[in-house]
Amino acid sequence: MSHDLDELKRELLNEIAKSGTLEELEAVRVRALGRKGLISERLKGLGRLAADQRREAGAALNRLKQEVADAIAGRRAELERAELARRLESERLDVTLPARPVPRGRIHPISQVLDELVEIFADLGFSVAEGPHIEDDFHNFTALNIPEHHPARQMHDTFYLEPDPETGERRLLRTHTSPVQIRTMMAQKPPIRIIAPGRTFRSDSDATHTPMFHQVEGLVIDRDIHMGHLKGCLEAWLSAFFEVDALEMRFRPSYFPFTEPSAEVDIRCRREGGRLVIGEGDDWLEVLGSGMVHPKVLEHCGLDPAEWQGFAFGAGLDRLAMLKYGMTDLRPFFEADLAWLEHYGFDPLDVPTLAGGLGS
Ligand code: 2NM
Repeated sequence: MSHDLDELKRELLNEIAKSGTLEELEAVRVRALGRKGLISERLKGLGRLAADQRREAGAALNRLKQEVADAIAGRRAELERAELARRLESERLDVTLPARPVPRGRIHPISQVLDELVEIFADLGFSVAEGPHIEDDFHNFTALNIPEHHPARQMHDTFYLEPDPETGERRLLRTHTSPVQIRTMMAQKPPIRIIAPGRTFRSDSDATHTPMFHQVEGLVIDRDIHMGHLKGCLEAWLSAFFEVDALEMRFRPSYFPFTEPSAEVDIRCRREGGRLVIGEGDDWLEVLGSGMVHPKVLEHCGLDPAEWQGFAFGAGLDRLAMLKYGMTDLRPFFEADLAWLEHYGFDPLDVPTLAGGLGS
């Protein structure tokens, strides 16, 4: 190999070794092996040599070309490995870390309590039933044994819609979720085990009443159902909900048109300064109304009271939320105040479960 080629080889291999980036290395490749590169030009010049010189010089040039190409490939692999190592270091990601939730958005206490109730009652074999907010007189009143001119109709402060111009019928915003129970009894054969949570409407407004509020009602219809079943069901529900073992309850005789007998249910509590402690103490807290479904209600729904009996109960969902989570004013529930929701709301990923804790 000529002195000239030795010199060129040293120079090129040195440049290749010194290339710090793939771009620099590519520039060296073009200068050496590109169409007009140093080696390519020399290969083209071979034609001017005599035949015996040409063979030897050609072989030397091709060896040089190969060595330079190999050196470039080797250096490229090194640079690519270094680049990958740099990215792996800077873009490090520990896939074993727990997922970090986006810390925005809270679950409203009403939704939280609703989720808790659905979880509790699902465990007792209940499904969730829903119905329209706009109801008719029959489903909201008549079927529930609340006849025309009955004082309970005034008690409910009903929101009526404009009368239908053709029939004169006035539809209304349901004043309780009981029409859902009526629709369920009319649509499906017993046994029935449902809860009906949802929005209800009454024309009433102060610190403890809003024109729109939430109820949860429950209904069980089967053969030979009696007050003992009601008691056991309420005990299981309230103990789970307030997270107190064997919560003490008190049944007070009461009156509802749609149940007979009827009872209001209190649970034991204690007031400590402004704080309410549930499950112990010398005081009682009213939490719900209940009773055995009135035979007339069963008849309105096409059920024979001699064959089918049942119990029902109803409670204010908003009030349950206030009692469990220590809120004193109902009105902020419906003001969409983000600061309030941030304080009283729940983590979207803390889904209430019986096993994992309901209100954790
Ligand atoms: C309550 C209290 C007692 C009730 C009754 C019915 C039906 F449709 F089965 F007759 N639904 N809900 C009921 C009974 C509701 O709320 C305080």
